[in-house]
Amino acid sequence: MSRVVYINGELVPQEEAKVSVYDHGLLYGDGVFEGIRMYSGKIFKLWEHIVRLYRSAHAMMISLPITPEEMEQIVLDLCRKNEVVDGYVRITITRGIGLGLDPRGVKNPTVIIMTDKLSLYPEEMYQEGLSVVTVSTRITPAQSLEPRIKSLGKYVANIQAKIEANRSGAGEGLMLNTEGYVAEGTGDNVFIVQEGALITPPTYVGILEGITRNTVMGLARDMGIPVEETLFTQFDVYTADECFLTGTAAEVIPVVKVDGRAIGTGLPGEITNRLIEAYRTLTKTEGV
Ligand code: PXG
Repeated sequence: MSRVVYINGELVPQEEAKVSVYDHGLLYGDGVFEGIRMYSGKIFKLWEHIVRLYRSAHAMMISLPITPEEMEQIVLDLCRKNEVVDGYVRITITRGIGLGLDPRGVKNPTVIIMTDKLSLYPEEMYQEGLSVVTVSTRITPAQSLEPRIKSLGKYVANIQAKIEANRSGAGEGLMLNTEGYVAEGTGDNVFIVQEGALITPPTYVGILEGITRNTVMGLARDMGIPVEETLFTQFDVYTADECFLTGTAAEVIPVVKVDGRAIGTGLPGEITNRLIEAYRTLTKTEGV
């Protein structure tokens, strides 16, 4: 079955879905995006993703031609039309068409929504855990690029970091901020467990405020597990009892080795496994 892609109000067959070579998203990475999941025919945390998207666009002074409510309906309609049951929805917004850096002449944002299958980590990685390496590429400082904006341009650094992780055969790369504090993975947030408490870097370290991160913090609190947002370093990761990553694509995935050091027992931890299960239950029960 051929899928359709939404581009600026039109539904176009996937093979014919094209944007201009003058698009600011292509020329300068001048745009924002969201990656969203659908589980068993329901879109998970759609409204939260739309809110983040509109905040990102607003902060970049990109004003969208449709309301958040209309966006929600368009996404739902597209998923039904493409008969997505379990998959991925990608919303990309660029500033629009115009050559030259100055955004003043660029008036009409490009709105693209597409659905696809998702290539996830294989199930055995959830059973056995990931090996992760710290990469040399640091996250872009907040003074240069507001990390809470999920901008296209931000991802050049993350792709460099992913190349480093791939080259050393790791499942994911751990990125530090310019001060050396642990920040996030290339496409996920990071948590450690110490003495029964969950610890994750605060957003001011310069990370994306992940929707999965927020969901997992809520699940942990519901389970009576203390949650702290505190700065920590590689040493704290190496000596943690457990470690895991969270993200829309990765969900909750255990990390069992970092830079060659076994984390805890070297197997996925007990709290990690409970959170994986709780998160999976939520994805099966919640959604629109
Ligand atoms: N940090 C970074 C740098 C990310 O890119 C997360 C944390 C986790 O955020 P969420 O809200 O997903 O829990 C991300 C998420 C894609 C894609 O298309 C990227 C992400 C999520 C979904 C799809 O590459 N990044």
